[in-house]
Amino acid sequence: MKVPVIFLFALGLMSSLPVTALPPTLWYEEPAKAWMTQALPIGNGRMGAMIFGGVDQERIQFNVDSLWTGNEGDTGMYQNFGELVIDFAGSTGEVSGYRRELDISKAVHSVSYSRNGVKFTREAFASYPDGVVAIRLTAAKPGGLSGTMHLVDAHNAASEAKGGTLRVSGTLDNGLKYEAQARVVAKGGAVSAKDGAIEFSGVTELVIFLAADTDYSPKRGDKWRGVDPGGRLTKLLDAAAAKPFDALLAAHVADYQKIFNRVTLDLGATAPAVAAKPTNERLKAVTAGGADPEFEALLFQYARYLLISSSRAGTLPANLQGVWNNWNKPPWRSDYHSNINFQMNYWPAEVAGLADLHVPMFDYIDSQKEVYREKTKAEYGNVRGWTVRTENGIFGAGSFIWNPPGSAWYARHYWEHYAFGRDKAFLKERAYPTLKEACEFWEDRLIKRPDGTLVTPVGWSPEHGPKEEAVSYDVEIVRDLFTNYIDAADALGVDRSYRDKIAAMRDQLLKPKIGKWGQLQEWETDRDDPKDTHRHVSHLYALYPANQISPVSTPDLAKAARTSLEARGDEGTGWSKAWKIAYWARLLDGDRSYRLLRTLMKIVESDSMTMNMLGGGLYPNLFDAHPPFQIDGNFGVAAGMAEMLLQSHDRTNKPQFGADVTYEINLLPALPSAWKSGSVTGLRARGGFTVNISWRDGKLAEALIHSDKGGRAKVRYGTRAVDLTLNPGQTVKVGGGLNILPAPALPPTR
Ligand code: FUC
Repeated sequence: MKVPVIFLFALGLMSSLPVTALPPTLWYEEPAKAWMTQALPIGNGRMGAMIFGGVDQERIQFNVDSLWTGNEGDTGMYQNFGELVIDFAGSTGEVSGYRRELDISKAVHSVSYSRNGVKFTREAFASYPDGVVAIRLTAAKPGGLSGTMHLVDAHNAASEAKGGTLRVSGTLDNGLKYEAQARVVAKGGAVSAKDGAIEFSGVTELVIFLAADTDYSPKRGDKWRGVDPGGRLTKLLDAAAAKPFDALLAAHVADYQKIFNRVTLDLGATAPAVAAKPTNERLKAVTAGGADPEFEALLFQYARYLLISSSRAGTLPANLQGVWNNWNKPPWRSDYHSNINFQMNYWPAEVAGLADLHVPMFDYIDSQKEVYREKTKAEYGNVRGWTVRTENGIFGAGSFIWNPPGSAWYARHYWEHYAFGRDKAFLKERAYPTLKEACEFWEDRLIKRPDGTLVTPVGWSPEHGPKEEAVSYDVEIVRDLFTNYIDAADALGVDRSYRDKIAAMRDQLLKPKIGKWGQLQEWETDRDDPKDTHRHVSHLYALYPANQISPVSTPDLAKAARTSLEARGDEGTGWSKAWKIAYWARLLDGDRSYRLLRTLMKIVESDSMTMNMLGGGLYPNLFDAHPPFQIDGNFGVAAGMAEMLLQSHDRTNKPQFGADVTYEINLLPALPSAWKSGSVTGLRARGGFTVNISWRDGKLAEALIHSDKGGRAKVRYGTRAVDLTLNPGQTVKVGGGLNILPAPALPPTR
């Protein structure tokens, strides 16, 4: 049956997605030459791949999240896995109409071009439901595809070919077994195996499935080893090859969109002439100061795309490079860095509708705890609990300096998962024990001064200044931990006496100090240098991600935080700029957040691996440039942008045993003048709320607020606020004047 075009158009209008001319896409008019700056990422959490899109040769570099060197005594490094290389033969002549693109509304990469009048296309995606990377190549002329393909192993095992299957396998020095298999299914023509490669000739459509894995087990009890991957991979490929490609594609798109479509963002329309440019050209125009609100929305959604592609149920969490890595000695091991980077990866998870993707972080931390406990005891003597070093691998080992408040900062993430989602079972079974154990560590570590003040023992404000007692970074994180613990005990109504003890200790913690130039002190001694532009701004942890400083409830501290932030300046690495977007949003200065966002949207074309502590920006493939590539900046930007549109960290009730915290839902707290009119749907607020907001001419038009489980909140817009009490599943409409109206229920977003 033919569906009238007009009907499809009407469907488009009715859908909850904003109707824009084009889906959110990164696209280019040339193949990628450089892995780090130009190739485009796909991933299904466990596997990542970077696609080059070359005409004579296609390179698909790929990774598996658990391909790590190291062991319990050695942090190790995240490894490159290898490449699938396809060399095309028999097609020569001029290429026209070349385009490669990554459609992040579907998580599908494609390449198309014409050569000698024949159109060639390629599609590739990493399927979570089917566990494979799937690639389809077509030629518009029957039999138009010929060439060879082989696997390259980054650890030098030879590519084997048999029938339609390629295979590499090996064992790392630490005994970890790994294997990759690629299966070829051809329509027309001939396929044969020869010398470790597969030859194809006269093929019209070629489908390739790629699967790879290791025998890593996240269980220490299994000595970190599970089953050999080979049999599992063969099964995955058999199953994929038995399905029509279009069915795999449809299952992938449905699985991806179930998550991706929870949040939409419209920051206004870009001028059509600008919107028509390829992504690298658009980024250049943005760098030069041009307006491009759709590009800003794309950057937000790209972060969500990257988290969906690198952190799915049952996989390891996103590391310093997500899951994408081209080196066997990557920068900073491509590790789990505990003094900002790992946590920043997960800042957008809750607020940007990706709460389920937060769970791999908890699974990973829980899997490492037993080793952490032993190592913590070895370092700190007879203490309870555990903490981490700065660099961390996947077998419990760490390196570089100890980061004493690391576990307390991790515990904040468990608490936030509860605060946003209100999953009592998660709170009881996973968050509460983690929070309590971190409290015990600090109970055993804190120093009581003669006047009763509690301070943290010798620590370091990452990553500069003296190592001494009571650095603000340590004290603020401990205060945050104690607060989160008390709120957790209250929500569960458990451990009353321990809860009261922690509450008393919190009151004795050293208070934040304002120094001689009005700054928030980074150390107990008033020695902050107003000329210090260090990328870490750790002493403002209290402002974000924690909620100890607010322009409304602690105006003096907020002013001091602002003074410190002014002095640090707007430059820095990618993640440093991203953090500052969120800081300014918490200070309710949307224009300043926006300015930071724009300093980060600066094209970095060099693929130099040399660190540049003042060089934060974006590569043409929109990977965050630390530089070099480090994915935390991508995730931090999305968290900061969300913070500009919606905040929910201010509590409205006093702690009360047996009761949950209630929060203020602050609509458009830091809307910049550049985002004149727009809308966002599906953001999450603490307390179990979903919030849609639209605004016109810089003013709130309306908001829809949906409560998952019922409960109270205060809704704020500017200086005005109203109280709300919602039933489970109830949605209300909040007008621009904060008038409350009934509204039909929003669709579920989690
Ligand atoms: C911290 C930062 C660096 C880098 C590294 C991975 O040590 O100071 O800038 O981000 O983590």
